[in-house]
This record gives sequence, structure tokens and C-alpha cells, in this order.
Amino acid sequence: MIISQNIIDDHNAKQMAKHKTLFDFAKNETEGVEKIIQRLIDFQVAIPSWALGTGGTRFGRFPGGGEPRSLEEKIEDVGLLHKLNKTSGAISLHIPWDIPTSPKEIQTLAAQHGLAFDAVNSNTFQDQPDQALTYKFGSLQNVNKAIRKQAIDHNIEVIKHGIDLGSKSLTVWLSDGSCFPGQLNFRKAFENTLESLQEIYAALPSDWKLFVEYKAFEPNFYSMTVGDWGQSHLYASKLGEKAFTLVDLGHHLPNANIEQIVSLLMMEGKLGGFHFNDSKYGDDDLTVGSINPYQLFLIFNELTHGTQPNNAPFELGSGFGWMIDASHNIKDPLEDLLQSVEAIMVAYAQSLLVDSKALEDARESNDVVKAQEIIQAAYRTDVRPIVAEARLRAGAALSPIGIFRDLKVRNVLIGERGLKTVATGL
Ligand code: LRH
Ligand code: MN
Ligand code: MN
Repeated sequence: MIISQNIIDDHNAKQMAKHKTLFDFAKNETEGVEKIIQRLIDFQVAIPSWALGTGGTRFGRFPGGGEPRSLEEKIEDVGLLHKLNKTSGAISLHIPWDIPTSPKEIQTLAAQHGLAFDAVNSNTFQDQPDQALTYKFGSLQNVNKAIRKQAIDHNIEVIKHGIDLGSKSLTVWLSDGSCFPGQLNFRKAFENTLESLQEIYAALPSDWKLFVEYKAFEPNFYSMTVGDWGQSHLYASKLGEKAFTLVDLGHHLPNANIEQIVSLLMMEGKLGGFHFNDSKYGDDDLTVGSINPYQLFLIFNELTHGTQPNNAPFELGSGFGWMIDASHNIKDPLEDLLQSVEAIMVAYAQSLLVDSKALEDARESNDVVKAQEIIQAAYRTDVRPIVAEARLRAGAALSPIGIFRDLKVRNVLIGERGLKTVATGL
């Protein structure tokens, strides 16, 4: 389905009077609004290829119809999102769920939709039908060298696919670990994993990055071999300057202070990027900002006002992996992704309102109340008209979900693809 600019303009025209009233008010209230709008326009978040269908749980899957049947259709879906919000200008592939059989054509199609290829993701957490050896007891950590080699070769293969598409980074997430005390020699598992990662790292092109994603539990429930940011950071620093830690918001033990983790990773120059989602219990993969938007804002506050090791400002959007990693069972996946992107933009915009100088002064004088007032004043500001204005100026829809529904996009996709289609993914 292709949505023309005329249709978006007509949709915007109908909402313009109301938007203007709200934006004029916000503009008067916001210092430096033009700068904020430009930063919002420049910011892009990648969409994962595995979130375009309804996600499964081990208890069932309820596909909503019209799901993309191929990589080409996934790219078309992300193109559609980008057309509506002009903030989803990249796609991240998971291999072998999405293998680009003709990379040139895939690249051309993506370019037609204004999309770049973000990090490519390897998968050694499942056995594939044609695979010789099993990952039942881990991949890069495995006690069996031949299994480790198979997993290393897979990662190198993924890098090759990424090179063909113009990706610049590889994300490695391992389910490696153990389910029972005594099962694993932690140290050997770490050393095997490091050695395997070193071989993968050696295959990276010079302008690539390696993101090491950590996760506290699941599918292993006693230990994870990349279980937290400390372990990820250890691997990343031993690997070298092209290796970084990737923070998936759902991969922590309950109540972890993620914003503090982000701050310290930035201090060390080792923050690689994010998998944005939200959760109440574990790796729930819920819509970004749906459970704890304050935490999301606090993370963005660190991102926006934190600095790299040499005090260089942290530039959002330049070489970092900004990605959504959310998918679930009951919403239209495209509407869900529009909500996630909007939540990210709102948090980013709110963080740009924080007067970092005043905040630092309050901190230096131990004025706890003032510090909290500054932070919460930004968080409690309704920045939605500013985010909408950024979309409008970028040529996107004032209300992406509104137009998605007005145009009955899902019904059109069901008409094109059928009711019983199931996208590859979890
Ligand atoms: C693991 C994870 C990781 C995978 C994705 C499918 O929980 O977050 O990023 O690649 O889910
Ligand atoms: Mn993830
Ligand atoms: Mn996850």
C-alpha cells in the first residue's frame, strides 16, 4: 500500500486549526523551540523486522491478518510507518528470520522508501532446520569447539549480509547460560564466549560496530553468560574500540536503575545503543512508554545532557543503534510501532526541555527539591504539539494513528496479502 503525500496533506489540513492553537501555546511556553524541533526532525529510530507481525508467546499466537509474507513486504510496512511519522527511517534485520536473497533489489526497495539498514542481528538462540549441531547447551560459550565454530561462522555470515545491505553494525544477543546451579563453569563459559566474540570481532569491517546485548534471565534461568551491563562492558572493553554495550530496556532485574547504567556507559564511551520497549515484570516487550514513561524520560535526560569521556556532547543519531524491540500479541503491530515511536519522541522532547545548567547548579548546592522540580517540570510538560509540529515540518502526518485508521490501512493490507499470513519472527 502506498500513501501519497496528497493524502497526508489533506489529513493534516483537517487537523491544522486545532494543531495551530496547541502549538502556538507550546511555542510561547518553550524556550528554544526551533532548536528542539530540528533535533526531533533529525532523530530516527530503527524498526525491527521481527515486530511487524503479532508476536507469539509460548501459549499462543493470534495473527491479525495482512502480516508481511516476505522481507520485501516488511520493508513496505516500515516504509509506510516512515511515511506517516518520518522518524522510522531504518530497519533492523534478524538473520535467518529475514535473509536478503537479492541484496541489491532489497537495498533499492528500501531506498525507495527512504530507509537505511540498521544493525543486523544474529540468531544462535534457536536451532535452524538445516543446522548440523544444536545450541541446546549454548552457542558461543559451548564446551564443544565445533558448536562454537558453527555459531561464529553464523555471525560472520550475518556480517556479510549486513555488508551487502549497507549496515554498519552487528548486534549479538546470546541466550547462553545455564538453568541449574552446578551446570556451568562460569569462568570457562565467559572465556569461551570472549574467544568466540574475538573471532567475530576480527571479521568486522573497520567502520563497523559490534553491540553486545545483555539480558538478566530467559531462556536460561540460573545464569546468563552476558547477564548484565557489567559483563557486557567487560566483553566490550576486552574486544576493543569497535565493541559497545547495547541496552535493551526489558533485560534487567526488576527496578534496576537503567538511567544510571546509561550515564556510566556514556562516561566510558561504551554505550552502543538501545532496544526500546517497556515492561512491568520481565522481558515483556511491551509498547515503549506504556508502563513506565518516567523511566524512559529519565533515560533520555541522561542521553541528552550526558557527555562522552572527553566531555564531548553525546550526539543522538550518529552511529548509535536506536531501535525498538517490542512485539506482542494483541495490538495491530503497525499501530503499536507508531505508539512506540511517539513515546520515544515525547521522552526525547521532554528531555530537551531540562535546563541542565540549572539542574547542575541545584546538584552542586545539594538543593534536592530544586533538582526534582526541574526534572519533573520537564516531564510534566505536554510536548505532543511540538512533536506533532516536527512531524508536520518533515512532511509526515499530524496524527499517524489517526490517518492509519481513517485509511483503514490494516484492511487494505489484508486485501493485498490475505487474512491468514504470519510474519517470521518470535
Ligand atoms: C532477546 C531479544 C534480543 C533478540 C530479540 C528477538 O530477548 O531482546 O534482542 O534479538 O529479543
Ligand atoms: Mn533486544
Ligand atoms: Mn528481549
